[in-house]
Amino acid sequence: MTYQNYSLKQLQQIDAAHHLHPFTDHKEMRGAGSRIITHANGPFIYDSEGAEILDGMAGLWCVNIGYGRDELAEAAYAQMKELPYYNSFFKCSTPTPVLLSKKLAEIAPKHVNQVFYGSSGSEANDTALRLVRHYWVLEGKPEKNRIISRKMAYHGSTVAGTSLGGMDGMHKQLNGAVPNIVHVMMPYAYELALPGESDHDFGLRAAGAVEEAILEAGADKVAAFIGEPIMGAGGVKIPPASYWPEVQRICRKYDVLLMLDEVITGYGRTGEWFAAQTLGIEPDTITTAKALTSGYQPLSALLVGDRIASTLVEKGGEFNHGYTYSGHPVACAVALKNLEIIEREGLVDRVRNDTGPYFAKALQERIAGHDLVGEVRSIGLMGAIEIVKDKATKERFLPAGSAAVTVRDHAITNGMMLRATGDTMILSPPLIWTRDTIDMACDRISKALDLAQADLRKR
Ligand code: PXG
Repeated sequence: MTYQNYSLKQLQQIDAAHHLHPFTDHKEMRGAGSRIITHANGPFIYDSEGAEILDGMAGLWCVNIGYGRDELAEAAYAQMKELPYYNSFFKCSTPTPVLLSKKLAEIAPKHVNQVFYGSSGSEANDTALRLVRHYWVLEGKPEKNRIISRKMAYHGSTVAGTSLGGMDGMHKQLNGAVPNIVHVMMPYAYELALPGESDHDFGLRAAGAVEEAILEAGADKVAAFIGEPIMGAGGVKIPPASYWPEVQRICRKYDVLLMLDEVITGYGRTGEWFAAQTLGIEPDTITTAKALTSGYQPLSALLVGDRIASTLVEKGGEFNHGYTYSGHPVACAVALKNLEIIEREGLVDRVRNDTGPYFAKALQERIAGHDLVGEVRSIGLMGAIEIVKDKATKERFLPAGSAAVTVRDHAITNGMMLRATGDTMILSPPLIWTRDTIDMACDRISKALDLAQADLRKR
């Protein structure tokens, strides 16, 4: 690899001179220098200094089968030699997206049988927004175009993704969102439940906010509700069990479509292929990306339920939408091989029956008791650790978010990659983690918490 002719310092200098990074304060990063990851294997990533780091985030919530899988490289190589690219416009198709669509229809909920491809979760949500609004136009209700989303939701970073999402910082920089999208409260009991309110009641109250928004606009103006089954980038916010069934009941009552954004939860993370199955709900669209290829290729798949698909096909004529790389043959070949590996190795069942429950127990028994930890929570292999100054009162350290960054920095130095969002530490490891890997992660996280506590006490 040509990068090996460059020193770390040189790479950092070139990075600082030419490379604009996502979600980055460039002045700050360029001062400190970027961390350059050079290779990876199994559950570990390695930086240019040779440090081995256990990757608690599966890249960015995506490398579900772990790193270094020759089979995926071989699938890409074979497909590139045979047919590196052809489009799926103008009545053309190529074999791999055809076969991938069949596979996705098999593993998706029963009423979901059609697929529209893009290259990223953001693109897939753009497609979903267009499709849902187009659906109501085709049904003769063009005024039914409002979308209800939630505060702190993350649905991507394009104009549509940002508009659908509920991140204030992103909206401010957008300075003009896609119209007719409103945001209601998120189902985050740890901070938003009232004193004495049960989880069950809180879940119903949070779902009730969706009904209020529908009534405020008038049901004949509301196209859909969109949500991540478990909010990811917003801090692994796991709603109470009462929340999703109630949201679905409300959507059905007012004939509002249900859009589920499974970019993070799709392909095994919660112990089923899709969180829709874990939660027992029947969305009209399911946005997926990331682990569809375990991140080895950029690919997204919007899974479309029969209700929308049949209107689109029967009444739609031409849908004026699509991307050059919709159904990219190489990306789809890699996805097929990735799904084959997940199935062959039984990774979804393993999360549901073994590592998921073990992970939950390990977080409870080994992390929750720490003085800095206000709450731990998890579902499948997706977890969060709330960092607090005072366990009893849930008081946070100031400035907001700084304590979690202190924990994260100690974790990385001690060989554990975690993500900090606000004052929440996040874990979303590859599904190949075993009980031993979970134990190793808990050792390293405990150590990082101790070191962070020593630092924070000095403040
Ligand atoms: N929906 C959800 C639920 C996501 O988590 C997207 C859409 C957008 O996907 P693309 O492929 O366009 O990035 C995402 C992406 C973080 C982080 O900091 C999370 C994501 C992306 C970047 C950073 O946790 N999720």
